[in-house]
Amino acid sequence: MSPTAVPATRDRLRIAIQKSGRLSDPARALLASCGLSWRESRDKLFCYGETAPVDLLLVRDDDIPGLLADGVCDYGIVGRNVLEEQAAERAAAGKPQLSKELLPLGFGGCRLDIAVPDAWDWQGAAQLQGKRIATSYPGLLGRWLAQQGVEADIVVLSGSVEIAPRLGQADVICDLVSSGATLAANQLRPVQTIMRSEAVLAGPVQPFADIRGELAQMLLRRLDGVLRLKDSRLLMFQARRDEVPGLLELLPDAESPTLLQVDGADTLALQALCHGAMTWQRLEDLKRAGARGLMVLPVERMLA
Ligand code: PRT
Ligand code: ZN
Repeated sequence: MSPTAVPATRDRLRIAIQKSGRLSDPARALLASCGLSWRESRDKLFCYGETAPVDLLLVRDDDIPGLLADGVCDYGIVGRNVLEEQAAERAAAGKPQLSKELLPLGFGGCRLDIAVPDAWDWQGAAQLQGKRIATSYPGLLGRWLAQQGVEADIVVLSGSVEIAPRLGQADVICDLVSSGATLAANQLRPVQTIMRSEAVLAGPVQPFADIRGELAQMLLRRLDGVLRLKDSRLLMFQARRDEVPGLLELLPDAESPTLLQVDGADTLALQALCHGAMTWQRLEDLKRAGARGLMVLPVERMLA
């Protein structure tokens, strides 16, 4: 398929997600919470959308940017690290960018870090001059090294990057880190973050010219609603009118609240969607500031 192919006309939307790995379960759960469900094919590579014309393609995460570029799928859920790596490689090869990050999804968080042996006295990027750096992310590392004005040898490995210094294949590494346990177990220490990553929704640079445009809008609207609901609670209480400004100062995470007059001109009922944790401590602070009849309710669905 041509590297500049535009998506072929289709009347269903196709989303590529990781078949098995860290992102597969959360990606499916997120799409299911948008009201989508599927019938699985026998080979478990394709899931036919039942509640909406939105199908899933189950693939290796590294294949997702290429499938997007070739128009084989319309959207993909993939780590920003994978998307940006392939974008950096396309840029280096002079190829156009055909897909981009549309929405961070709030799971699969990690960092792409330079890590050095514990014994190193790290003083900054200049120390990497002339060194061998093992990584699975040559595009991102190469770009960062160029920005730092450092010339180093990039040793490309597809896995087990963390043992490269012990095997004598490299002096330092550049790899994904989440808890840091793998680095510590290999006597390595993270010293420099070159990118922060999480799972993202990736999609085409050009809008769809067919029915997929409407399906895409529906998907994005629902994803936005689901993501905004995370940690959201509806807070309700009553208070004297003159105490409301002080109470709102205690609620910096509230979306513009609804105020209703309940008792003559003096008492107001307030309801607000809050995005931070609603702990007992916060409720007690609100009560001290004049809130009465405090109630915290879960929010099940939201459509802006
Ligand atoms: O088969 P396929 O190619 O689809 O899967 P994969 O093995 O390439 O990917 P997978 O499932 O391991 O990771 C998918 C995505 O999850 C990555 O592209 C990242 O966006 C994200 N992610 C989040 C991580 C990590 N955290 C992570 N910790 N990917 C890999 N790791 C590895 C890291 O490479 C290192 O080996 O975990 C180890 C470090 O973990 P800690 O907790 O010890 O620091
Ligand atoms: Zn992979």
